[in-house]
Amino acid sequence: MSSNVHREKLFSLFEENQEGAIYLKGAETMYRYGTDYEFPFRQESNFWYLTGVNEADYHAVIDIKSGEFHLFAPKRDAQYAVWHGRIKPKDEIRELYQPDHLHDDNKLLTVLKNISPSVIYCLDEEQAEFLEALSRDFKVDTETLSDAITYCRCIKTAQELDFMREAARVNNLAHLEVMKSLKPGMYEYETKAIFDYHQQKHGLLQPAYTGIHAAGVNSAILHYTENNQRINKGDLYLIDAGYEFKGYASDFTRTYPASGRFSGDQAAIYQIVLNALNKTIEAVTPGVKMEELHLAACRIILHGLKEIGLVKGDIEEMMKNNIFALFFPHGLGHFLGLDTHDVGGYPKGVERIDRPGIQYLRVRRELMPGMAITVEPGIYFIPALLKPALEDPEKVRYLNTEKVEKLLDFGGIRIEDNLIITENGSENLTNVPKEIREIEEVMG
Ligand SMILES: [Mn+2]
Repeated sequence: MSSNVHREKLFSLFEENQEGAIYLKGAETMYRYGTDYEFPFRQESNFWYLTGVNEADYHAVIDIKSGEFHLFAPKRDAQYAVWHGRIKPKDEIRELYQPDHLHDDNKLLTVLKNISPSVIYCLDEEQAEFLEALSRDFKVDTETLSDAITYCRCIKTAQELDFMREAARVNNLAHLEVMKSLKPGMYEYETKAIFDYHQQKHGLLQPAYTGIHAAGVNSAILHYTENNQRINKGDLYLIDAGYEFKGYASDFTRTYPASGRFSGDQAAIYQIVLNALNKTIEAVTPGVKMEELHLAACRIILHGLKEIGLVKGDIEEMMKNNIFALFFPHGLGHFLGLDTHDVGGYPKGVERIDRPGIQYLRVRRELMPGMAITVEPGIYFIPALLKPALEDPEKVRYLNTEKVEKLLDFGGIRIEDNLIITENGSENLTNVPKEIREIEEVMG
């Protein structure tokens, strides 16, 4: 990763000749509770972004005025080599990460005292306390740095976009393999195994998040992760999964009929979600606000539900009464990058919209070239939302009670693509089949 480019980008936000130092703490190895079971290592995203170091127990200091990058490597003893393999020689670390100065991590205080910064910028209170414990003379700022890095991470460089394209390329393959092998009678974990196999076969070892492999009513559980039920004939099967390439996430969702053919209700509702996705993608272009896209998708969903007789009444009145959120209770999409729900969705001063559904939207800002987003509309039959609505006179007048009750065990449908915003629209990284005809063709 060209972390030097990222550091340059960060420096450009500080004024020329500005004094101060940036302190960054890399991730430590994490263990399962009180045991020696090590979780797979995943670097903290900001540290990875600014240093390129993807191993445990490093620290970094960047002198803002000189631009010098000090890297602090953990001291490893012979025991470490016995259990974890060879200890990297200093020259190798220098070659890999190209710091201006490489130190042992016990030199942190000395180096900081040498730089003698007027202020040390760090990311959180814990780091601030650590620095203040090193020396009571240090003045620490926990606000500025996080805003600055977030600003940088929102707009991806060409190299970052290439990493995202690679994560998406493999994700396209893995999703297609799951789609081809899906059969009633399989268990959700079998589809997960197929998905994981095809990611790992291509060298992607780190899931970007806990994947959802959900059949039947489980497909209406937004963060379902048990993945242990049988997939039955007539079920919908929803897969929301992706892995990272060099830290950069891919996050696709598809919903298929387990038997390979959509039933009448399934096809009708699927087509509404697909329309919402396709029309949103057409509308994605620089200058558009994510909340506008979200509300436009809600209108498409209400139109569709009205057409098939699930809701009734004036669309604008239903919009005002948040009827969309009974079927589409989450946000339309989010930023994507080193984190699956990537940073920067809410610039300073922008608050969440206090309104059902859209309150969960993770991005509220204008889209710009170089941003990467997901678009993921859905329609769900969630008894915990619909049952109270059927009892609520303000809501039930817009609902076709009989039809809604009939579909309470329908499950849910979500379709999610990943987009890069370009100068005049977007580049879609997802090419897993999504049209009904295509899906039935592949599965048949
Ligand atoms: Mn997503």
